[in-house]
Formats: sequence, C-alpha cells, structure tokens
Amino acid sequence: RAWVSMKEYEDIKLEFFENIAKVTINRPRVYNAFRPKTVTEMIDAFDICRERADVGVIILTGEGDKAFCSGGDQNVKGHGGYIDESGVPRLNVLDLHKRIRTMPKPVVAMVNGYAIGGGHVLHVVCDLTVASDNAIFGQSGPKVGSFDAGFGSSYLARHVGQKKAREIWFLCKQYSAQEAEDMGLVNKVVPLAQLEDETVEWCKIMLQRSPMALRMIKRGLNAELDGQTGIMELAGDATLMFYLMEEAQEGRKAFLEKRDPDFKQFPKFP
Ligand code: 2NE
Repeated sequence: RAWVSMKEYEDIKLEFFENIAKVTINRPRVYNAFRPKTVTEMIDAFDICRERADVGVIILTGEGDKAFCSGGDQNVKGHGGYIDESGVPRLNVLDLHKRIRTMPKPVVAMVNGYAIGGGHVLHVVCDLTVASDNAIFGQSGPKVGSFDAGFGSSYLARHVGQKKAREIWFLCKQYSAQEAEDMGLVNKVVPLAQLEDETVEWCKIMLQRSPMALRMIKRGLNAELDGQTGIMELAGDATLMFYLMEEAQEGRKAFLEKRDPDFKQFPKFP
C-alpha cells in the first residue's frame, strides 16, 4: 500500500492513501509512549484530517509490532504533568481525546501490540478498534501514580460495563486481544499480518457510506453521553444541514435584498 506523507513530524507520521489518513505514533523505542510534543503533533495531524475534504476516515496506530501506545512517557513525567521541552507540565492528551471525540469523520484505532495506560485510553476514545492477535490491553494508572477519570473511565464503562471497567482500573491487569473482543472492548481481532488489510477494508466500506449519515450517527451516539457539549456538536451539524436548505438561503437572500422573507413557500413536514 503506497502511503504518501501528508506532513513531516518528529514523533509521529501522518500519511494518506485513497481518502484514508493514517496517524502513526513513531516512538517504538519507548513502546510509542507519548510526550507533550507527540501529543501536540497528533493534535495538529487530527486538525489537518478534519480540514482536508479528501480525508474520509482516520486510522490511529503505533509504529512496529510491539506497541500501539504505552501511554504517557514516564521519562518526562514531573510535577503537574508531562514536562515539555520548555519545562511546562502538560496533560495535552486530553485535548487530543476531544479532537477524536468531535472529529466529524470515523476514527479507527488499529491496535498492533500493547495498548496500555493512556495508550489504552486512546483506543477507547476512537470510534472503532481493530486489533492484532498479539495486542494486549490494560490500564496501569493506579500502579504508576496516575488515572484518567474522563473518557478513560466513563466511556470505557460504556464499552464493557461498570463492573468490568472497575476491574480494569482497580486491578491494572492485562487482557489478551481475545479477552478484549469478548468483553466488547474491540470490534475485531485478526492476525498481525492482516491487521492493516482488515483495517483498510473497514475504512473502505465506511468510505462508501454517506459521510453526512456517519457524521450524524457519531454525533448522536456522542450526544447521549456528552451532555450539553454533545448536544452542541449535534446541533452544530443540524445547523450545517439547515444552511444547505433553500429555506435557510431564503432568509439570507431576503436580508441582502432588503425585503421580507417568504418562508410560506416551504413545506411543513408532519
Ligand atoms: C507496555 C509494557 C507492559 C511492556 O512491557 P515489556 O516488559 O514487554 O517491555 P518493557 O521492557 O517494559 O518496555 C520496553 C521499553 O519501552 C519503555 C521501557 O522503559 C523499555 O525501555 P528500555 O528499558 O528497554 O530502555 N517504555 C515502555 N512504556 C513506557 C512508558 N510509558 N514511558 C517510557 N518508557 C516506556 C510496559 O513497558 C509498561 O508497563 N509500560 C508502562 C505503561 C504505563 O504505565 N504507562 C503510563 C500510564 S499513565 C498514562 O499513560 C496517563 C494517564 O494515566 C493519564 C493521563 C495521561 C497519561
């Protein structure tokens, strides 16, 4: 598959192939742990994917065959967060969670090994997860002095149920890909050698579906869980669709033509 680079980064790769963008965490030496710079680059990459009209689906993965992501880089963890190059402690991965959550296109986690700690949360936040049979899943926060009480716990519980989510967090055990599939944590498990083929196949199917329909489904599924922010996102897309209607255009035209709008011409559907 001829992936073409969309932009060069230090810690990640952003590539494109037939309307699919692939974001790869590229720090295999530390099992693709993220430092603030990694996350800043991922945020930039996801913003590009959102803006680019030719991107219909986004894959998030890790470099190599050992890890998807092992969470925050423990080498740079300090007081108040993960210390960036200028000495500022950051938890900017939460901003990345929000980007994935509100991305108006499907985001697929392609889990190719360990998805641990904050790396596990990344796949939890993605819309779909396709995993290789060597993938291992788990939270480790309470073992290493951390936790994610946001999407990493409440949304996890939506996938696997409250009891299982508490088990995952309280015990910090690791789960095989098969166990993860059995508990509803991943959508599909395939042999490592087939991981990208299967993930791209899923992406290609979604690319044949109506982008607006997928977008509204994602907004609706989020809205139930995301309170006023979720309703705001759903409402934003309702406004987008209204702006595409003649009825909305009539209001704008009438204003510019300095006349009363004629809304009577539009049907009132039951
Ligand atoms: C992932 C895991 C279970 C793999 O174990 P194993 O035995 O297969 O490999 P090993 O030797 O532990 O790791 C390979 C290399 O990667 C580094 C290791 O230090 C090692 O390097 P060398 O000793 O060979 O030089 N590495 C792995 N994970 C790293 C990390 N997160 N930071 C820096 N270096 C890392 C095993 O490696 C493991 O348990 N990793 C730690 C997982 C973890 O606890 N992550 C942080 C959780 S907290 C978090 O991510 C977080 C949050 O809770 C809230 C907000 C934001 C972030």
